[in-house]
Amino acid sequence: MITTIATTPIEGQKPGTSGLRKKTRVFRTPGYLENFVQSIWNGIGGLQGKTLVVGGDGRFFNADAVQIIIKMAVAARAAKVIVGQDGLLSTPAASNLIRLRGADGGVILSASHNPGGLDGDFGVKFNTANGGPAPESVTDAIFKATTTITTYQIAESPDIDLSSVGTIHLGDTVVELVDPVSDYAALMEQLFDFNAIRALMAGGFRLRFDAMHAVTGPYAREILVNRLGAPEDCVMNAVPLPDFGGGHPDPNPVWAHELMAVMMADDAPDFGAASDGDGDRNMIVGRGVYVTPSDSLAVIAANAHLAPGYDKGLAGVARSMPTSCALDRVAQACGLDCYATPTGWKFFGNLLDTGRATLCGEESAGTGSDHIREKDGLWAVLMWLNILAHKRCPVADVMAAHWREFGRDYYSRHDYEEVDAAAAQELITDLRARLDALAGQDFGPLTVTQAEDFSYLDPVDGSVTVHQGLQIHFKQGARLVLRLSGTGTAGATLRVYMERYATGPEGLTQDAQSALAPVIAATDALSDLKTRLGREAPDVVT
Ligand code: VG1
Ligand code: CO
Repeated sequence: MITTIATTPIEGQKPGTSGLRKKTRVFRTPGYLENFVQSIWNGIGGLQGKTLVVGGDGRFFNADAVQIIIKMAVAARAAKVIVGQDGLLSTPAASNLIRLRGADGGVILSASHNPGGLDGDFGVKFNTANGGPAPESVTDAIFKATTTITTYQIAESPDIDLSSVGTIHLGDTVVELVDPVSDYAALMEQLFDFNAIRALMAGGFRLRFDAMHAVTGPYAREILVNRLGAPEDCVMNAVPLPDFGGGHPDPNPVWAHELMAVMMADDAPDFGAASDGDGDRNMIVGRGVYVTPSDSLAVIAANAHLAPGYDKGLAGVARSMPTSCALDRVAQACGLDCYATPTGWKFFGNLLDTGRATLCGEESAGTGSDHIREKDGLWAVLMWLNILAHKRCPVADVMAAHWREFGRDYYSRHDYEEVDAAAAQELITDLRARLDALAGQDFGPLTVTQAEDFSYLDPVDGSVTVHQGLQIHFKQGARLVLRLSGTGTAGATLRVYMERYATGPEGLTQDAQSALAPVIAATDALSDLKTRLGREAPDVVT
């Protein structure tokens, strides 16, 4: 019943910031997925006797890929495969399930915020027994296995019915189909004050959640509508679709423009939020006010004690290096350790596992805590609702009070997408070579104080990760970061992260792009990026 198929290594199966991400058409070429999955098994020392969680964000090819992975797990003689009903599991729900069931790991099928469909993107992520994204030592071993693979093994059995929960025996393996939502919803009830949020809703508070036709629809309905009493129509684009309805499930003001229009209207609800393809990101919007992810992280750090799961305070906090320093200001005021890590949730794993950090976040709309080992979109939404249920004031007032207390870090990210990869790499390499000489020089209206090629020494396992972005500090309280994206599937994407600090109480209500004009000017002067990339303006500004 188990067939061994001869194969040869396929080039380019190297996991990036978050798993292996390729065009769907590439993933569907015969043997492509199989090679990578077999390399996961090989890279982790086999699957025999182990328990694996499997599920994905429902994008095109999700269900087919789940069938293949189940058959390959059976061939590898896994003891148990726990699969989300219909092949669905949000990334945070998968992380929770791995921990809850003591599984040895999980395979999550998602290209997250990248568009889906036959002409879109597909992805495979491997998470380890702590529920978190595999650390670099593991992804390196998997990649190495892809370069030496000679065979893969697959069970010859009919597809299983993914549509109903229950248990099936296949060879040595028990395949268990589970409801993807209930365990996750139960965890949320433990962490947050559902009574207070229910009372808020009952008092006429209006909420809108945009699931962007991605995986969070069923989760949002169960939690916000069924358990918290919000009206049915508060969840928009609630049905997961294989192509996300043609949309781009990236929760930022550009791609979630439908929600932004609702929230900026005269009769806007009190609170709006959106999530991404696999449910690990969040966007927070108040009536007439967009909250940057970096500010949201800082507000959560300052107020997490209002939620029952965090009422003993935070052990420490962490942010990715390009995320704004708003978090650091709260940490300093509260006497908390604050870590800066490379981009990608995998770098938070050790800090969370060892209790050094309770709360983590990224500027790309990822926020989460030690309740699981992934960022968690709905968790952030519930945290905000919990905070608002106690403060009973508009989001705009929460922000104004936060900035008055801590000052404001104006922040924006400019993305230059699908640019020529060689030109982008050259821009970074050339600037890297000049970094040491930059201190003291003026660019536009700003003066460089310090410049570095960011590298990270993990305080727990001592591993060092180099070349994680160019970071330039300016005398005028500003900072610039340039790095290349590790999640794209075509050309290169240059991310330019800019921030400038304004102390309260003056100058706290400017438009972000105007407040950042000096940093934008300095960036052009420093990097010559428009000429080098042949672009007049960024493709996406968030
Ligand atoms: C992007 C974000 C990063 C995030 C990663 C995965 O990576 O910048 O903060 O962790 O996506 O997010 P990059 O390398 O393109 O900048 V997701 O929602 O895919 O799980
Ligand atoms: Co995601």
